[in-house]
Amino acid sequence: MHLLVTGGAGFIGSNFVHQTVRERPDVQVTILDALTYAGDEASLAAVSDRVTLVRGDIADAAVVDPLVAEADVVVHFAAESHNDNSLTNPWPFVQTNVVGTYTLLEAVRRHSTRFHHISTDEVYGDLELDDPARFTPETPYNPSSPYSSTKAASDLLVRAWVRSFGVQATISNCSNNYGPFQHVEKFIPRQITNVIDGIRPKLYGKGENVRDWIHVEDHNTAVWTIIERGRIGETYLIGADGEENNKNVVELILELTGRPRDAYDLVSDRPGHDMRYAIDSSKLRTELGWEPRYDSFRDGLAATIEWYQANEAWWRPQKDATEAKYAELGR
Ligand code: NAD
Ligand code: TDX
Repeated sequence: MHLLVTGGAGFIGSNFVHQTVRERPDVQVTILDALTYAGDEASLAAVSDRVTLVRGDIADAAVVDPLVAEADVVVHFAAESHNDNSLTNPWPFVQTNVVGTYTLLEAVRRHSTRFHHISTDEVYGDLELDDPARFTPETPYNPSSPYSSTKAASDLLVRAWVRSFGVQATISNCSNNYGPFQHVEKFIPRQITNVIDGIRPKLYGKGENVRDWIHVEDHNTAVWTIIERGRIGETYLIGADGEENNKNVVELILELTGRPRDAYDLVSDRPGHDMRYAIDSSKLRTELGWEPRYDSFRDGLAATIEWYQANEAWWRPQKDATEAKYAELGR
């Protein structure tokens, strides 16, 4: 099988490439990645002799078309992915997430290529803290931010290309991922690297917002399950029953690094900040037989902390520029 992975130099995409090379030696992997501030060739160093990396933009049809022509399956991770950036400058989100996905869809339509679209639970908006509900594939779309609205738009394009043009596509909407190679702008790596640097972790608002954490390895085994056994045109929600509020996560990072559990600061809130996400992944589990392997958030987080402690050379070059952006926002 020849696989084209978009966004394969980013957090989830690079972990997907590592897992694929490790577990599926028969798969030939080509990566298309623009290497934006969020993409890093160093994330692929361990597999560089096993994969082909093409630097290019998913919105550039002249780059995309010949790569899709050679592929049996396209797995589409590439996106602008950070909510805070989307509030400062939404345009790259429209361009990459919407126009980029459109460009890929036109190419897979032309070449009749199997397509798997990676998306987020944020397309469903948010839930109240005391709401017993969780997101299901039937939950109406109600995105809050420029990031989540452009991801929602991309999902709807995929659905329309399936129905109108018979494109062979599946969609997955996953909850918050954590693990190695995640950019230090994101919540968990930002706080781990802050603690390493002697900076107090920073919680938005009151720290009450809830995210449904899943280890990136579990996300990626689910993606492979859907590629192999998913029904065309279907949407699968990926989650591992990992609801935690942000305050608990910061306290756990402080505890696991031997700091006092209250050594953090509350900072100004993110505008429009979604309160809670929660995934019901029973369709994926019962229909396709997928199960997460990481059953302890505490253990997964401890391993992630160790990874950042051991891999400072990977994250250090991103850290100052990221904190400078946050300083401008007062967060
Ligand atoms: P990331 O920001 O770490 O990586 C994105 C990658 O896409 C980078 O390597 C970047 O260089 C590349 N890219 C950006 N614009 C591009 C363009 N125009 N052309 C080619 N490549 C481009 O993101 P991530 O956290 O790994 O997220 C990957 C996907 O998973 C995204 O589609 C995101 O919406 C989705 N997702 C993420 C999470 C999460 O918790 N991080 C959860 C659910 C879904
Ligand atoms: O310093 C911080 N302090 C803080 O309290 C940062 C960076 C974040 N937060 C809060 C905001 C959120 O409630 O932590 C939570 C997680 O924040 P992010 O890591 O920015 O993730 P989120 O906005 O939840 O979106 C993530 O999950 C869904 C990914 O970035 C998206 O790409 C994915 O679709």
